Amino acid sequence: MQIDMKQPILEKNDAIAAQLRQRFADAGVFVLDLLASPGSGKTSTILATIDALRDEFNIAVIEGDIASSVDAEKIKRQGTSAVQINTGGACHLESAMIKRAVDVLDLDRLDLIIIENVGNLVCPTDFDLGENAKVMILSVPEGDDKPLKYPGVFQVSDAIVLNKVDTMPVFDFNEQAFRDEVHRLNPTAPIFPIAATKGSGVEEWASWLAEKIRAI
Ligand SMILES: Nc1nc2c(ncn2[C@@H]2O[C@H](COP(=O)(O)OP(=O)(O)OP(=O)(O)O)[C@@H](O)[C@H]2O)c(=O)[nH]1
Ligand SMILES: [Mg+2]
Repeated sequence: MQIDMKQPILEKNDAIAAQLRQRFADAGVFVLDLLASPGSGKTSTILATIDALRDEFNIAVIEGDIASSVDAEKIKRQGTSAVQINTGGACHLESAMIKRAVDVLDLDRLDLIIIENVGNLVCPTDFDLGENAKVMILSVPEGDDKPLKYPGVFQVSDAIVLNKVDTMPVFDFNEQAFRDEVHRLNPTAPIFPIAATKGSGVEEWASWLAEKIRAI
């Protein structure tokens, strides 16, 4: 006998995600789910994105981590509302966790919610959080071969941020090989090379996101 545990978990997740998507649509808020490895620069990219967009949009952040509130504290220090979810070991966020975080946010006054998913290139790809877009970040030190090893996350992403491009001279990163493989997996996703902590490339990435937010 074979027992499929994954399907019922995903069905339950998807049902709550559908309710969330309706709530987000009713409130006119755009929700971005950010996927990436630990340390690739998710929080740094969020801080740079907020800097670029805060004059036009009201933004809140949902931080997903296995433990600690370090990232939420960083966001709050920048003057932006942040809710920390601790998964207690789980390698991804689920829609039920987002529902609890959303319940403490004032959706009607928000234009954008950025979700920093748990650092992982595998588990978060299967879980619908009711978002409008999934975007992944790959950082240069992780290597140009990651689309070959983790194709799923590149396939589900609406855009790909290539972070830490200031470290290109130190790492043997073949940007053309990376672009070719990403394009093969996901022909429509734009790639934004940025250095989140230096500010370079952030404007192009933020403009793409701003257009998506304005469109809803
Ligand atoms: N050189 C360089 N360092 C960066 C850049 N972006 C982030 N970093 C550094 O990379 C480290 C991790 O950055 P975070 O933004 O905390 O990464 P994260 O993905 O949020 O990390 P976790 O939440 O722990 O998974 C920090 O030391 C950052 O200063 C960049 O563009 N260039
Ligand atoms: Mg972080």
